[in-house]
Amino acid sequence: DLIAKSAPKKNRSALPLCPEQPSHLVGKMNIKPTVTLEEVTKENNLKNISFGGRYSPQNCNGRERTAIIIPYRDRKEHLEICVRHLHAVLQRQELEYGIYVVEMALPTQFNRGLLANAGVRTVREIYDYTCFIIHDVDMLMTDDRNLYRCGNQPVHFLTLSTKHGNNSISYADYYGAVVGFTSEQYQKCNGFSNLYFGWGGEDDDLGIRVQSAGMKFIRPKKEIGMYVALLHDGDVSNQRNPNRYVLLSQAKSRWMEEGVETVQFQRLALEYRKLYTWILIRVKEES
Ligand code: BGN
Repeated sequence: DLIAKSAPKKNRSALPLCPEQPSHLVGKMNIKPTVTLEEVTKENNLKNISFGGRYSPQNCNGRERTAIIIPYRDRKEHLEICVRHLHAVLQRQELEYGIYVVEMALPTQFNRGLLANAGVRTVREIYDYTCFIIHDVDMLMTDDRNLYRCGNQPVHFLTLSTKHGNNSISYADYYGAVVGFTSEQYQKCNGFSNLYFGWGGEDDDLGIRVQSAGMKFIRPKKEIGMYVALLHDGDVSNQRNPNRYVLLSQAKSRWMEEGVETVQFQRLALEYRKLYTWILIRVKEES
């Protein structure tokens, strides 16, 4: 088996809990969509990260053990920027965390929901995380008061982004880019749908699942949930899915039957890299 399950941190009980309000936050950060890897690297301290992209505060126990799951394909530059930015922010937030990059083997079309499900399933086997955050590779939080912790409801961490104009997200039921679930919450809505290959709709489907399962997304304060979207030239490798309207219209009657519990995949590789754990999967036909 590829997975080396790690035991819970030994001295967990010996240390006090980290403060409810982390004391080293900087608040609003000045990041532009054109930010370069050099700029992100300069201001970050990557010293205390253990192999596979894991971190645990030195002097206290993180209030949350957060797994960041990044569905990924073909965005190497963005991945480096995103991961380095995350390490810097999450350390200031005094979380215990790990970063997991989940990729699917070619030639299967990109499927963000399926990758999220496969990521959650895998990460659950690695460590007892308390919070799972599904994170787009091209989105950077711009205010570190946007704490990557879970809540008593699923969290949509984004309230504004450079992609969506200045005053609001595109629509009230938009749940794209960055969402967070406890293990129980993710199970309760059966995760994402596995059926959305290509671009679009899987996040709207997730919104329907959360609502159908009797939950409601919460968001941080508007000024805190601002994200910068890294610039790239279109989704050439990820074309719009023409089936998304039909799939979405059936979401309500389908969510219990397929999702995180039924996702069919094979793990081809799992590597503990310096700044993140890389998981390569192959989709099995049935999903
Ligand atoms: C929506 C997409 C979302 C995407 C946002 C970005 C669909 C389903 C058919 C209505 N939804 O239109 O997936 O995140 O745009 O703003 O395409």
